[in-house]
Amino acid sequence: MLTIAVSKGRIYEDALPLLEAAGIVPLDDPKKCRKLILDTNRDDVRLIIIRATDVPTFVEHGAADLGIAGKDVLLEHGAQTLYEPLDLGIARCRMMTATFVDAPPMGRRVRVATKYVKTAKSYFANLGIQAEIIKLYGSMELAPLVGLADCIVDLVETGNTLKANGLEPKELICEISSRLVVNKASMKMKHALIQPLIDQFEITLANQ
Ligand code: PRT
Ligand code: MG
Repeated sequence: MLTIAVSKGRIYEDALPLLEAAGIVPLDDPKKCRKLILDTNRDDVRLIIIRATDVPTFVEHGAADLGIAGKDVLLEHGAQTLYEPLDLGIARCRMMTATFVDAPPMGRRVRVATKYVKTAKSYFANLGIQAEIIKLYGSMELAPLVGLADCIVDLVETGNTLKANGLEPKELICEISSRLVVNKASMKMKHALIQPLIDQFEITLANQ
């Protein structure tokens, strides 16, 4: 049995066509049912539906053989224990710094609010900027508005969320897309099941 970990929402929506092209069709829609384990048309493949940030954890521990996770999540998890054989090119966005429109240029010290503590730390350290990182779990845009931080580090897709709050994107930290990750033991033990799947994803991506 192959278990594939996917998060509900944009990753699931974007992953569905890729899975279908590889001959895997879930029998339920996670938007319409509350099941956390989805059977598929294949007796030997099931999906588990989990939070995006939990995907590397399930795969690392072998609770899932494969997973699909954003590079943002993988960078924070520090997932050196996982294989990352493919960039699936889905759920694309950019990791950016952002602050007020018309904010003064950044000094040598900065207070940064973010959910992406590791990524933010290493970004500012590389620039030689002393950053005090304030960990938040959501609504980062609020931090500069109420004086909690000078800027934020967050994902930006259309820029509408920033704009609606009087903020604008400043510096690009990195481009983000979702990656296929594989448990290392599974890659050895279930190679005959996993490798054809990787090959099929690759073919689909190459023909896009
Ligand atoms: O939402 P939940 O708390 O359940 O978990 P999650 O936010 O981790 O999951 P989800 O489904 O929202 O995101 C899963 C993955 O999608 C992320 O890990 C990213 O790799 C990827 N992704 C792609 C995005 C975005 N685009 C994105 N725009 N994740 C989040 N956003 C958010 C962003 O944080 C900001 O709040 O959307 C807002 C900005 O969007 P724009 O279009 O207004 O710029
Ligand atoms: Mg979200």
